[in-house]
Amino acid sequence: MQRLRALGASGLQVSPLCLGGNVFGWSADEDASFAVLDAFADAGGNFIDTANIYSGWIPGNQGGESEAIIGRWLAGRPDRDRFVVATKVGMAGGRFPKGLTRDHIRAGIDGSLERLGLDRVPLYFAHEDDPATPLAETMAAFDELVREGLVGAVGASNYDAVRLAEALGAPVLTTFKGKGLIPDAHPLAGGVLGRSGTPVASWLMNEADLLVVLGASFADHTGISPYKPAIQVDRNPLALGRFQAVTVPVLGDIGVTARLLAEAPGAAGDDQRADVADRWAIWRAEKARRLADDRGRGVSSAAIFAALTRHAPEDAVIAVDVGNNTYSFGRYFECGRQTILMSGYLGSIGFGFPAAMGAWAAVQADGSGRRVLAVTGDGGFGQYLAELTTAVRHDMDITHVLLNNSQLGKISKEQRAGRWDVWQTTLHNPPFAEYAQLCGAWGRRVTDARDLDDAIAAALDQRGPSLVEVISDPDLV
Ligand SMILES: Cc1ncc(C[n+]2csc(CCOP(=O)(O)OP(=O)(O)O)c2C)c(N)n1
Ligand SMILES: [Mg+2]
Repeated sequence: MQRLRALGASGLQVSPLCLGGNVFGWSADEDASFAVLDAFADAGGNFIDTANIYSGWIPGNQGGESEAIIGRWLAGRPDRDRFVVATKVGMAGGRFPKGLTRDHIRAGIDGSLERLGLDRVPLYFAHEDDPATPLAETMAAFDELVREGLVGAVGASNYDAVRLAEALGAPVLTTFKGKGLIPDAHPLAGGVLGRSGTPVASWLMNEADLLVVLGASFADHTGISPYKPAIQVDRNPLALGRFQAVTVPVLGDIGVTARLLAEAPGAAGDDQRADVADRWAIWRAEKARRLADDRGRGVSSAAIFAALTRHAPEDAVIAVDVGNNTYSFGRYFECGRQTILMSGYLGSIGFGFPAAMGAWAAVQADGSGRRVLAVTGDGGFGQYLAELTTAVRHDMDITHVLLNNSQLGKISKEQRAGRWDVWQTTLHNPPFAEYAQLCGAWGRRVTDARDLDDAIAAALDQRGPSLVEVISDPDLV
């Protein structure tokens, strides 16, 4: 393993990989847990994560099993001082109730120290936000533990920035990378900013007096207005003001900082839900109008992503590619709780389908049963056509929606925008649906918007890979 790294400003030096102890005393018994811990230590790892409640959700367990196993393992290690153990308090599980009151935290640390056989927990987390306890009480209790030497550094997990928006009545706009972090149906959600975004988000951005930028950046694709006063919060100091000078840079955890701001006196502003609803009404009417667009040259992107919005399971993982198809997805697809995967800063075409294969493997491992979808263009998928045979070989449940406009549509558009003639962007494609069938997958071609619902629903019903090839109009994006 590479050498140790500083963990933020905590003063802790940790291995780049942290070993999750959630399974100790659950799917890994004590012997298996020791074997994993030994192998991790032998490889140079020193960072071990657990929580007081692990694994209290198992019948017969009461919580504390994981800490106790780690404690017994540490007791047998002469080099025990080199390990950085992180544990947590505050989530409900087994015999432990939820909560981050002072009493809970004091009782929590005593139990954890005892089970771990330590005098001091190097890193102690609030496991999840406790809205019922004032943040000041929780922070003061953690502060006491640090001053008394019982805890090295404190951390926070599962704090939710959306609560700040709810406290302020302020709209939430996301960058494209953040699509889906707040469901579009939330009364304060304004959708995605920028070229792949909604007019709802642009309007709200234009009207804003102040931007609170949480963990987002100001790069070309993000669409965050550089001329608005902005508070930027990030836990990475290098991210603050990196692309753009900001009015107030704040180094801190996003969720905790958001909660502090929400609790600041006088924070609540005018509730803007009505503005958000008005703008969505205008945008949804426009989207409905675009559904009718038909120039006889293929299905419109508005129709494709309206259908996908109707059918994509609430908790699906959707891997998208790079191209006009991706911008259209950002603009038209309305997110529920789906997770969206994309190539960083929309860098590499061809990402969509292989990413879906990776997501499928991850979903097998986590046992969540989530459906995996891929959205690509013909150009992007054309680069990785043969991967479909791998997906068939491993029986991967991936539903792939392919927008076939017979060209590198994004490049055609860029050439036109630069006032050049469109040059060398048309593609010679195989009939993708038939190609899928030849590979042993399920495939159907859609040429009429009215067939979208049937095709997507049928594809989602398949086991193994399925491909809906939609002949799409390159200009109705
Ligand atoms: C590896 C790589 N090569 C080239 C590009 C430039 N590029 C961005 S989008 C695109 C065309 C995408 O075409 P297609 O997949 O058919 O999507 P469409 O724009 O037609 O929806 C290209 C060539 C890139 N981003 N990455
Ligand atoms: Mg294309």
